[in-house]
Amino acid sequence: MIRYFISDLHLSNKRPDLIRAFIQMTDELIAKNAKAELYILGDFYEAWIGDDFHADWNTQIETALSKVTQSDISLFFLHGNRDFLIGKAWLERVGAKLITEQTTLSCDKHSILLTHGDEYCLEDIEYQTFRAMVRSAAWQDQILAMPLEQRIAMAAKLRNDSKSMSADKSSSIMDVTESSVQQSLKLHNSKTLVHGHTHRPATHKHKQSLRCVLGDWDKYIWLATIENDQYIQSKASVEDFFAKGINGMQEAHKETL
Ligand code: OKV
Ligand code: MN
Repeated sequence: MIRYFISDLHLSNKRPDLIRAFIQMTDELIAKNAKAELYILGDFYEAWIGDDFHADWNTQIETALSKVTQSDISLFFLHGNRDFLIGKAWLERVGAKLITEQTTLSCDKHSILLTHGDEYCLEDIEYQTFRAMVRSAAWQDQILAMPLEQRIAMAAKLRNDSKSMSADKSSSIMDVTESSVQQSLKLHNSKTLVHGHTHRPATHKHKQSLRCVLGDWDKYIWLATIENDQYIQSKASVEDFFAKGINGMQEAHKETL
């Protein structure tokens, strides 16, 4: 069985190219006709404002996901910091199973820890405070009770606040705190962590651990796989992906688990 991992696609009506690439990717995965699992590790959308949101651009995406789950591919979704409002209705519409942060996956003899990754960015204290607020059920209930238009405006305002704030934060503040990652791996008895969020695609090999960072979709399309103890992350420019598809992607990171 093959497992696929993606995160940080940031899909929205502003990037029809990425939506088209995503649909092409799911069509190709389905066409392979093999038993597989697809893990979306958060920030699939640029901002999800509630499952009662409907738009043509998103209907296409949900249709692509539904086709995936009607094939031999199981779909797992983990919340990111932009799509924490994805709820039961969306999951049911597309046929995805929700997995919580820091879920472990057993791959042969290995335990792999999966998460979005923002919970490890501990140096950005302001962000962690914001995160605790938006992840609280009370805050979310209050937001979801607002009319859609108001939620759209609020998401846009928060987005602007974030842009002006991150402009004067040093880049190391916005990366994970390695010691908290190590602590978390230990707690879950895992050697490998797969996460996104930081937009710093890489594999970090340490003495006793491996941290696989997924790429964000922007200039490049990224897709990571785990099969037979091999982790491989591949990438392609959006244009190359349209022309050559998954098989034409370049290997960017490869490690044995
Ligand atoms: C990250 C911070 C914004 C700090 C809002 C629905 C809702 C998503 C959102 C949009 C903005 C988070 C998710 C961001 C960090 C901020 C402001 C302050 C202190 C909604 C879905 F509820 F309003 F409808 N947002 N983003 N901040 O740009 O990632 O760190 S964000
Ligand atoms: Mn993120």
